[in-house]
Amino acid sequence: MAAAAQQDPNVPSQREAIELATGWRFHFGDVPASVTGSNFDDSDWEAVSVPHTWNRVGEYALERGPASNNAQGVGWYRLTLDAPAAARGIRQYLDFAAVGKIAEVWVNGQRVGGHKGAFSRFRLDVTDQWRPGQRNLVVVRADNSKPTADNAAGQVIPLAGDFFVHGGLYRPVTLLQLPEASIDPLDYGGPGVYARTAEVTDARAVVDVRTRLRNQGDARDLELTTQITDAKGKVVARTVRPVQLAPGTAEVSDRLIVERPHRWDGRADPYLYKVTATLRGKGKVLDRVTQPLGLRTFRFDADQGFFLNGRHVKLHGVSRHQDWLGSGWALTPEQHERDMELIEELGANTVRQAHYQHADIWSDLADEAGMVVWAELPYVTAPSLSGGKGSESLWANAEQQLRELIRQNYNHPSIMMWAVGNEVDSAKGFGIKGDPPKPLALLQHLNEIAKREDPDRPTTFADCCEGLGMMQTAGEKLAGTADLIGYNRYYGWYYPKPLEARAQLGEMLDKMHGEHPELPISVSEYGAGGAISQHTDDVTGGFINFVGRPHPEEYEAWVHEQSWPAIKERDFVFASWVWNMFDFASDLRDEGDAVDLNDKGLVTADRKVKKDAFWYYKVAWSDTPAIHLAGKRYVDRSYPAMTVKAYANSPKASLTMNGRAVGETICVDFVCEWRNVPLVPGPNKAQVTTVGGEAVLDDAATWNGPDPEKGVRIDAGNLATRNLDGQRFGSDTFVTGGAPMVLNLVGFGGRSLRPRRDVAATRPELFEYWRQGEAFSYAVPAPDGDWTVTLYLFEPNEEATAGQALTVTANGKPVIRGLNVSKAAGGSLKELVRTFPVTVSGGVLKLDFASVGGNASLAAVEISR
Ligand code: GCB
Repeated sequence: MAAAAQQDPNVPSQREAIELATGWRFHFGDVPASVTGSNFDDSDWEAVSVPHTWNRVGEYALERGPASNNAQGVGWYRLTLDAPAAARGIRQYLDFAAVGKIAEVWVNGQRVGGHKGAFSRFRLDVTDQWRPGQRNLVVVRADNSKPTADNAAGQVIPLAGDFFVHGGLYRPVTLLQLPEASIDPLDYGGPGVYARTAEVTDARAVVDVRTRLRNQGDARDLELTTQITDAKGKVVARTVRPVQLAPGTAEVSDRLIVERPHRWDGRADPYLYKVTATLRGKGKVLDRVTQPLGLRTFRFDADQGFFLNGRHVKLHGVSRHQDWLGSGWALTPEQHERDMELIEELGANTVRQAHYQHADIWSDLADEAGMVVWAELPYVTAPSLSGGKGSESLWANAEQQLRELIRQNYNHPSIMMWAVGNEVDSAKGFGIKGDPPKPLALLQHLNEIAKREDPDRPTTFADCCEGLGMMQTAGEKLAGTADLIGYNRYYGWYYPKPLEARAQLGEMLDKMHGEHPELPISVSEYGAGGAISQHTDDVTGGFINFVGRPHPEEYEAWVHEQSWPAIKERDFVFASWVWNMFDFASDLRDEGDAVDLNDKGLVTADRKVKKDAFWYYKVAWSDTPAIHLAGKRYVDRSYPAMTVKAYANSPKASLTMNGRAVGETICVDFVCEWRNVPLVPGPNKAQVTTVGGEAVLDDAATWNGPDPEKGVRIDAGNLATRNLDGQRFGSDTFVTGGAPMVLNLVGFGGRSLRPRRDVAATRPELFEYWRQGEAFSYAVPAPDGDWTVTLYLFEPNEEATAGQALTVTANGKPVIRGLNVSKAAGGSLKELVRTFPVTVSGGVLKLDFASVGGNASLAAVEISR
């Protein structure tokens, strides 16, 4: 009877976990040496609860919250607590789920250890310093200093990257109490119980469970029970064995058979078992650890892609960083849950945990949601800040973080690949000095460690940016180092000829597949910036300022509309991950409508706004009929006509505007478009309906048309609309020929890449972008009648332009003949305003620009009564 009762998982074990969430004091910056002792007075320190970070990085320019705090350095935490009494022999451990980025810990004035790495759990045995039943003092030093070639952080991965490394106790801290003989808590922070699915057929699953034990007392006779329970809690397999445990550690392996297993089958059916190891001694339950177990098979094929339980599944999903606006990395369980809910709503079936180990709860949520997960080591960018292959201590640190990643996450069925690096061939862009980096040796080393730690899961890494100047290595080829590969490729964004994104992505994938026919290939990153307060009338019209402003929301969506079809039609691409699900903290950046945020999210960093690109995927990845009107946030329109776009997964859709039918259109690759739909001044109600299929679905939007009598204005060369002195300039559109140009190209952080130039003009902003070419023409919708046209011209070229002669015709009639702009303006970079009358009939004003001996350069056009 006693034995039966002990099998009951409700009989408590001697393991106690007490979360140390409240009562902490915090101070950022220098402190006296006495800080670790009990006489130190911390009463004027800030009272905080844990999880906590001192950083608050990122803000949206239009909706300013509290100012950004991107302070990097040392933060101190002190906790005075009255500890529970403990029976003799009970061991005390401090469990830190993660500390950003380097931790040192003192208990009752004595240093008990530390940890290097911002993402993994670590535990310290503090029994010798702990005073059960009395007052105890815990002091933690957390250091998130920016890595340099000669500080401690410079020997701990990551050394650089496009994300902010938050400082502090940003995941829970727990006091863990265990008996002398227990399941081992000190195995690289892992659970001590590791279940490996050796075989799964319809008839049975074979599960090998390794349990690591630790005995800090005398040798003793114990009993280990290992059991698997199904989702209802019914025991479906069990082994019981005696264990003679000597002092020290030991490992015990058991084989369990589950008859007719219910598979973990991705999003379709993420069925979970549990595996529990229970250690008993002298009739007592000493310790018990329960871990998730999902029974599945999977494989990656270089030609056919990914197979789960023998069935082909096209993996499509997103990358996720672990910060929220305002909370940084110190997330609540509810915030993690909200993130997974949004990813599920999007229709993703895979998540990339970028660029580091994510919280346990996040992987639990992935198990429960049925996501296939790419888990990642933060070996991001080059292995050294001064070139070369990286120091011994950096290698040791990377190896340690990799073992932690794998042991701590080993039991998550959702995780199906270990990534050992991201863009380790990148260098110049992150300011690496000295010799070109040699990232290959460390990548190979880590790959071997991963294979040894876990022979069952393939390894992978994300490759950077062939053809982009900011990347530089000593010429090492990385492809083929790991079992799988992901390509980070931003066609439509960082690459030349952005409007050719779709073809470029397809060609790159075909080329890589051809070059590496044995290598399963994925797209580990693709995307574009998207600012919800910036809009465009024409994604093809303006200059794409990829690390600057603007980043119109519609352009981001367009890049995804171009990219997904290229991925979808290639079976050999086993997976793709949008970069990124959420806007995230990166103080390298100052772009779009945000400060210190990378704005490539499908959803904003506060999780409040789903951008157009979110809706595109929600429709494209939906198994059920769906339709959504795009461009809803661009309410006040610039022109008397617009292109209406809807996303639908039906073949056709139809549009009504203000109750009148505009017509039916064919939806190609989930995009349905109606061009040049006239808008009346004031509100215009659009309604879109699916055509065909069984259910009729619809969506509606209201757009305010401008009053054309008040003028039509185009900011030539600009991708986004702009308000100037109460006037609206629409983005560049209605144009053929020429090319959009920018005056001041900015790099990361808003820094100008060339010496800043300004045009001497009444409104210099209008000259930030322009259209340039030997010939280009506009066909601008405008009501019939008499108008005045104003052209804002200038000569951007500071070299000799003596022979340049510009001719402009309006509706075929010459209005400017053989004008030397620079001469007339009194030099280059000076505005030249030309005005002339025109009469419009047929609702369109045609303006043709032609130039000999140099380009025509048009900054803006204004048509007014
Ligand atoms: C990349 C990096 C990622 C960046 C991203 C971007 O290739 O892997 O960390 O955030 O590009 O947005 O440029």
